[in-house]
Amino acid sequence: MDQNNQFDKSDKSQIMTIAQKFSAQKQVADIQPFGSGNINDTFLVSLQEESAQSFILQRINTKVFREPKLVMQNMRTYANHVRDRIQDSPLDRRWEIPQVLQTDRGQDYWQTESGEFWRSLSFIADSQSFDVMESIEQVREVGYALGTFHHLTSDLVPERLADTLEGFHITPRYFCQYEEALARSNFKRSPEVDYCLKFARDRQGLAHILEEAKAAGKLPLRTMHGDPKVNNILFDRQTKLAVSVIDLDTVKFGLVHYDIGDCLRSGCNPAGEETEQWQEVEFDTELCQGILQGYLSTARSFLTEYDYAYIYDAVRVITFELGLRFFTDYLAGSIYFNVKYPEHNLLRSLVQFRLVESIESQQSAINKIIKDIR
Ligand code: ADP
Ligand code: GN1
Ligand code: MG
Repeated sequence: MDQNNQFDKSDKSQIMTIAQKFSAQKQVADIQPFGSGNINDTFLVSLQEESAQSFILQRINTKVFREPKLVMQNMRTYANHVRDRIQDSPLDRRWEIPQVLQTDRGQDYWQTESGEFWRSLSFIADSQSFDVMESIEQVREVGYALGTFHHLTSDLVPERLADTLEGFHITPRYFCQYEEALARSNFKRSPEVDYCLKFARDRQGLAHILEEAKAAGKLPLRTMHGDPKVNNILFDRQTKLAVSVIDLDTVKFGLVHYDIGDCLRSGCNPAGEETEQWQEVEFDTELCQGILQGYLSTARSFLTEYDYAYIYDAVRVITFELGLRFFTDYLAGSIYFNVKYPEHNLLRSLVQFRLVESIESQQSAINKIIKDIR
């Protein structure tokens, strides 16, 4: 599979051989690219035995995660902690943690001779994820899932989690990286590029809001997921309830505001982050209310006055940050996010920047929702 997600026959047979190592002696029947993640390469592995549950196989993107063994260590720490916590005080509904599968040699990853790093996870049975939210019921579940994640990890000792991606969600650092990429790039001018250049210049001050609140001690550090966009939450196909938060590569100690912001940014954009109609992108405040209702149903107990005060900023800062990250990657030649065509990251940045504008134009409505919901 190359950067453009092409998947040829020789790739397939090599990947099937790797899948076989995680299959507990059962015969692998097929593998198919799966999901729509932007970082790792994900496959669904089916087995010949009909009753056997398919599983997930992933090639970790080692250009992003330089120390994938630390990622696996964090996943174990997280899974053991949450398992114990649920055993002590069970939730009143289905909640699943993806299990790391072992190879036939008892390891929780497989490294190829060329250095590729592969891991397997149990497939959460009868589940599915959505790139775009379809209803208020669904967004409430997304909020519930993030709140449950924060609740179940609220007593995880910070020293036990490694930082797997240095600088992740430190918005001012992304701004510096953007300026460096801009200085080095031979980009072509176009109305879209000019819009992004102006947007980044005009909003530079935004990058510092959350980090300054952190430095001033207004926002405490807690366990954060790092990447709770809506397609990293799995829903039960029958009950339609959220059952798991996946994509645990970036779990670390930080500001839950980046999580709340990311969940809102991805959940309240009905056009989706891959839309080509970027000018029509809108932030939907009804969906915002739904997510926050779901979130507060499990997270209310640990939120402070300042936490509430920074929710509005959180959503526009993280949206700006992501737009900047996509635009930087476009300028740098798409070396971070998986892309399907050269302008892909440019389009993605336009979508996020337009979403920031829509958030800003609805500031009072969003703040009213936050005030009323407390
Ligand atoms: P990426 O870091 O590239 O986003 P993810 O870990 O999010 O990779 O996986 C990509 C997609 O694969 C997810 O959005 C989800 O649809 C699916 N997926 C990943 N892990 C599981 C799992 N354990 N059970 C079911 N589906 C999964
Ligand atoms: C990436 O891995 P995935 O697709 O769930 C990225 C997030 C972005 C997201 C935007 C480790 O998430 O930070 O918000 O793309 N993950 C990493 O779609 O950089
Ligand atoms: Mg993902």
